[in-house]
Amino acid sequence: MMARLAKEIKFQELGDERGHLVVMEGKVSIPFEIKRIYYIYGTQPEVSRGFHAHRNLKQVLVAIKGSCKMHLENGKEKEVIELTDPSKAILIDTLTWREMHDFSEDCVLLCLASEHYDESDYIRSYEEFSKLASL
Ligand code: T46
Repeated sequence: MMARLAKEIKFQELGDERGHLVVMEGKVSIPFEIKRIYYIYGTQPEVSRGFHAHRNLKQVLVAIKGSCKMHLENGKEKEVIELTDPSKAILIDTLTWREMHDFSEDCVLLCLASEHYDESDYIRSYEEFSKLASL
């Protein structure tokens, strides 16, 4: 994973002979206070999600099971990042367009959010995103 439009975060794997354990701590390995956690699962491989950007929200995303592809855009560049490793996350900044594609049947995508849910923070129009991103 070599991300340009997102910051990569590699978590320490605290595994032993009993299995693996990964810790995510707000303001330690996660660069903000975690205000909300949600996870996405059961998305069929032919289904795509996302298609928006956020005004103020920052998020850390990690496929804790299975895989999916994140299409990111910042108004100038585009990038596809495949999330495949439960010990590697990406930090998506504000004003980054995201689409999620090619979910594996078993994918569980964990999302740690810097803010509570607020529909007015979503930019769901690609045209509006392009205008804001080019300011
Ligand atoms: C994002 C990507 C990675 C809530 O009521 N509360 C919540 O915290 C969230 C995240 C969603 N919802 C409702 C809103 C919709 O009625 O759950 C429904 C599905 O959400 P949405 O269509 O926004 O799901 P995705 O997968 O397109 O996007 C989600 C996040 O919303 C978004 O912030 O960056 O995952």
